[in-house]
Amino acid sequence: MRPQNRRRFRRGAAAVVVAAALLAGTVGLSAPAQAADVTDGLALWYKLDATSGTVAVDSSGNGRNGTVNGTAGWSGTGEGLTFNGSDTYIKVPDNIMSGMNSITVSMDVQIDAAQATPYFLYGFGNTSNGAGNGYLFTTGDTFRTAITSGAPSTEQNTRTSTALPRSVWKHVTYTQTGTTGVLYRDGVEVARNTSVTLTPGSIGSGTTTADYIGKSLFTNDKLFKGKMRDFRVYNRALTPAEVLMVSGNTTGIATVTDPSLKIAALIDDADSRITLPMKEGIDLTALAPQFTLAQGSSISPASGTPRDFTNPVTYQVTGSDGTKRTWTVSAQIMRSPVLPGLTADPNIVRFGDTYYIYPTTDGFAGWSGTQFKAYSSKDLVHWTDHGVILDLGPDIGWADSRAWAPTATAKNGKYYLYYSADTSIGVAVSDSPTGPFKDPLGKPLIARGAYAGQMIDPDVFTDDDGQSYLYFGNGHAYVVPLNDDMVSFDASKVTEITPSGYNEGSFVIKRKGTYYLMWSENDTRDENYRVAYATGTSPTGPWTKRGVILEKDLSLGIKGTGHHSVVQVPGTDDWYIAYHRFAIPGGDGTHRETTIDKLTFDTDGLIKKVVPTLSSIDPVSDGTTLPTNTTRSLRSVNFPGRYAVVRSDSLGYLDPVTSSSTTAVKQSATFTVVPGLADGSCYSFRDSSGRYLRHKDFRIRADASNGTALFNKDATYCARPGSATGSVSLESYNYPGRYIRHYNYELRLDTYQDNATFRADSYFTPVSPWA
Ligand code: FUB
Repeated sequence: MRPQNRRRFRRGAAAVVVAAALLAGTVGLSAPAQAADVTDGLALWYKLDATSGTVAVDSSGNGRNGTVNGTAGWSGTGEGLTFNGSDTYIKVPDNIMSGMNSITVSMDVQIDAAQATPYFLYGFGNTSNGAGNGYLFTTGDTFRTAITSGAPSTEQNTRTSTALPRSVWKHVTYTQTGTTGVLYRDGVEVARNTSVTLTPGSIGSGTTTADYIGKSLFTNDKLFKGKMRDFRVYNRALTPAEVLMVSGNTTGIATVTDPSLKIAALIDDADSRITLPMKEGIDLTALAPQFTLAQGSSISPASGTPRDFTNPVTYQVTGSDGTKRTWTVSAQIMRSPVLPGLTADPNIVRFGDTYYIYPTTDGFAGWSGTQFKAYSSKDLVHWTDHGVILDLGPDIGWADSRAWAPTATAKNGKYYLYYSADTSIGVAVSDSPTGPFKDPLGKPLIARGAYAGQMIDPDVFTDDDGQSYLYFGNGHAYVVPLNDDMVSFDASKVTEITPSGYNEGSFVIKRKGTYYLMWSENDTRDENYRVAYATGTSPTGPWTKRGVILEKDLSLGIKGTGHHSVVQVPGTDDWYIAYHRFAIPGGDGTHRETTIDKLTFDTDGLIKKVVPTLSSIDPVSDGTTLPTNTTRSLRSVNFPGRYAVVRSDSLGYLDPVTSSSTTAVKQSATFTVVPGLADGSCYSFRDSSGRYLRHKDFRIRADASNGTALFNKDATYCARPGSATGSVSLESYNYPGRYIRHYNYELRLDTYQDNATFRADSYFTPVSPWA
């Protein structure tokens, strides 16, 4: 049931609606007892349930009746007061916030589809010469609350990046206490600002004469058009449980707490789903999250009950009004972002046996960063920070700011870094991928204004014949072949290739003879920033647009996914996409973070839609080099100094033990041979949670020859020739007369079955104590 429907059963209105519905035979609910309302601290309460007149009656007991100006569209049917958008507003008595160190403002609101902007739902403060001069207000476009002691330039915002939906009832609450402002929609937190320095009572030193509902403090703004009811002001910040209660969302969940959460739980009230993004190394089989509910509501299983979150867990919330709702709660390990801090526009590239990311250093107003850094990794998961590799101030003579969107490539034994600086494109050269990089030109490679659009976002693609191409542009996309020196080009060969929807962030790859031109659409400050692509028959086109391959997933709090790059694992058809998104939580178009997910192709060579995740990827190996020591993959025992000791960590992954055999830890997982697999062939194994033991491209089996696999002898590896079904738990290496033999590389548990096959041909080296 949607919140706007639930609210029909609230308090006073509840009795009327339920009684009417029972008469009509449409509702099976018996009228439940209503929980007590939240009245402690009420400073003003306009139910707006009158049928006529110009008085907004204050039911708080404080006598703060308001005056309805203009056309008073009373409904008398529980639909509140209609504001016509041209002359209706309520004047609240002066000084409504006087003496308040904390505040809650809450209301039911239905914004008309024709609402003009900008507008305030309410505004309390003062107006000087037609402009707001110290005020607190909330607007729906975009949905935010701001407090300021003066002009808009000093507003302290608690903001979302989206508009409040129109033509439906929504419950809006803003609470502020101490330095924290919280904005709620339908009783669920949607924005938080922990740096608020003004108290409501400090506005106008307590004197406020422009206190309105449905009217802005700026005379040129628009009046509110829509309906409003149950408008409340408290002189304190309601608790999350109280906010849920007042919102009428009696089966909502306000917050989830668990000491192992990496970030706040993601609560999707509309779909009754919650995602718990957990820290790495957490045991998902015994989480005991605590839930904050509306006053008088209960949850089953009870808050704090340990549950196995290997798979989603369902909970039932019963509201104080008897309403029931089933919630689905999932937990996942959040390994993203992959780089520390705020970064954007990641350019991922492989040089030799190492992956590198060259990002924009983010977190500056107006993208005014000045330094480029480099990060390296052997497995795409563990990244090393190599520090600043190019600093505009000391290193570049022609630009000092807006260091954006670098891209690196190697040629002629040198490394080239192309970058945007003050909206021109420069190039720098180094003997090392981690710098230091030097400016060989002393001027931009492509100066601002050279072509239409901004000269930013370079990308270099080198074709199989060794010819390198430079792609660039914002608003317009260009390509030009680079000369062999990599720091010059023939300007007559610059070609515009702007695809429809293009904004910026060109990136080109080639796979099986097809060229893929990818780019970012929309503004990087827009949560709808996304990646689209086209295919072509040459590095310069012609291009056929194929569609969007990466975009936001609001259920996971993932927004603004774009300015990406792609890397292939050598010798494989495994591809990964690095991209930025709004930092989670609280990020925006200048506070972004870098993550990596898988990029896959269908059988026709078209790119499948990328699934943006919070978990990011597992460590990657190309089969030729071992990754850095990792807690996520099992490596061959015959790698010098390492022992393939199987154990289960809290995730159910199988960890390597690298130093000495004495550090072996028993693995505890018990696997089941997947039905249907024949004796002597490959086997698949599942654990009790249904996850498959995966081993990339390799197999394990019982074999008569003693390869002496080196798993912990108490490990419950299974290989059961003659009976390919049923749960088994056997010694790891000596099925009678046979030996479990194991080839090298990655073992993991996964919900996916592919590659969950194991074969003989192991070449483990015997190591005590199991030899
Ligand atoms: O990071 C600064 C700018 O934002 C980049 O150049 C654009 O692609 C956008 O991501």
